[in-house]
Amino acid sequence: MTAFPDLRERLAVYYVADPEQTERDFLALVAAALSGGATSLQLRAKHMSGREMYDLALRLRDRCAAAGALFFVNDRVDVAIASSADGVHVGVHDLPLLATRRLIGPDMTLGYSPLNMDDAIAAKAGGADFVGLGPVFGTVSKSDAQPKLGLSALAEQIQAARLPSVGIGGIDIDNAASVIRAGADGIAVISAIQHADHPQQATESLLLAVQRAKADRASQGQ
Ligand code: TZP
Ligand code: MG
Repeated sequence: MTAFPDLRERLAVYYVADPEQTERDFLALVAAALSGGATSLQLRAKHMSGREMYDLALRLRDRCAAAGALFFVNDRVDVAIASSADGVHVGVHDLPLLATRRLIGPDMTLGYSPLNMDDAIAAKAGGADFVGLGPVFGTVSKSDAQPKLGLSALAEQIQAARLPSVGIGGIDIDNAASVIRAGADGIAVISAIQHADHPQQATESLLLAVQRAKADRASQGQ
């Protein structure tokens, strides 16, 4: 159970901040994304030592708290707990959902990346609070990415999961609204923020696109 009843709103723009995929000043990137209105931020660092990730997590947690954004740690349940993150995000190769939930307790928010429809259906019973579904489009940011899902399969998995959701994978300013129209509560992005010429403006534009698409959806009674 998440401690955030407004989780769907807080997932609107979920910046997957990956220091291993940029040459830029990482804390400056984080600051730009938060100033631009990122509603959630996940620390993703596949090759970082536990100690280094913990030290970085403490800094990001404080910056997210000051900006009113949720802070998640990818994969590393230990780092998430030790840094008092708002949540942790696990996939099928990490600790299982039930084991993760036992470790984090009832209040920390648990994100899960299902691999397929069966995983998506099982996520809720396993204790996930939300799902990250994708890759929706082609991505160069995940070396072991599954084949792309596309918007129809995304919509089907969202329905099946019966949980708040973000789409992930190849999402940018041109296709962000289509992900929301498919039923997602938010978009999770690496490149569209990290590789943007102006990360703060890029985040602002993504947030606006998501908010507009959600408003359209609401006005159509969906
Ligand atoms: N999981 C599925 S696709 C992906 C992850 C972590 C990478 C997303 O990065 P980008 O650059 O937004 O496509
Ligand atoms: Mg993982």
